[in-house]
Amino acid sequence: MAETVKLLGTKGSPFSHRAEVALRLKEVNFEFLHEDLAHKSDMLLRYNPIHKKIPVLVHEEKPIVESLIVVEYVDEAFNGYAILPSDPYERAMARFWARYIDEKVIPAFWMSCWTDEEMQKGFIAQAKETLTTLERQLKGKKFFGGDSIGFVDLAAGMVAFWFGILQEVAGINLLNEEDYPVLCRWADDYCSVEAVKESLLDRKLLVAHFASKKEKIFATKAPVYD
Ligand SMILES: N[C@@H](CCC(=O)N[C@@H](CS)C(=O)NCC(=O)O)C(=O)O
Repeated sequence: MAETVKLLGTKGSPFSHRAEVALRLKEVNFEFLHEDLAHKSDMLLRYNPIHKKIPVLVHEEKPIVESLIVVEYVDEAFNGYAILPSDPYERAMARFWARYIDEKVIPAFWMSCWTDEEMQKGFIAQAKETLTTLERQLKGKKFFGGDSIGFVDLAAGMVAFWFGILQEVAGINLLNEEDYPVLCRWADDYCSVEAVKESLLDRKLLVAHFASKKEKIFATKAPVYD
């Protein structure tokens, strides 16, 4: 009997995106259950009672939450495309960079978009520093994962697709070809990978989504992604 795999997520979420791309790379048949985050489903609250966030992967009725953990689970539970490297040291390095992206790169960029004055200056300085670190890390490679996308590329999907949209809506210009040519080239290559393309929402829809939430996000002044 076929395994049942469900993904609770939204097409606009960079965290859902990680899980979806992992499933697509592995060619797993799955059902995408779209969550309305303004009215969370009973299923989401039941399967992720602690954080109440998407994505949630449900494999044979067992829930797995937190996008990077979901990606690691998908890599281990299904055959096919290797998302993490097999070498233990390389695996540890991939986890290091994925964590760096979650803990440093994304919050600094997000806060640069949604703050102003002195506070924004501080976040912009941090964001530039983290983007420079990523630029250096990527130099000489096609993807963070080498010749094909891997764990760190999935972790950085938000940098590749969402950062351009966020900075457009916020009216700032942090990630650009002049300052980060390697990252920008990588972003184009990443977004051209079939499994990635299939899981990306139309850019215009996302611009409209963040534009409609701009005031609310700005008022939040915290790295809470909605
Ligand atoms: N650390 C989490 C972050 C997930 C996350 O922030 N999801 C957002 C959507 S992009 C969400 O569910 N927000 C709803 C809420 O915070 O109530 C992960 O990597 O899965």
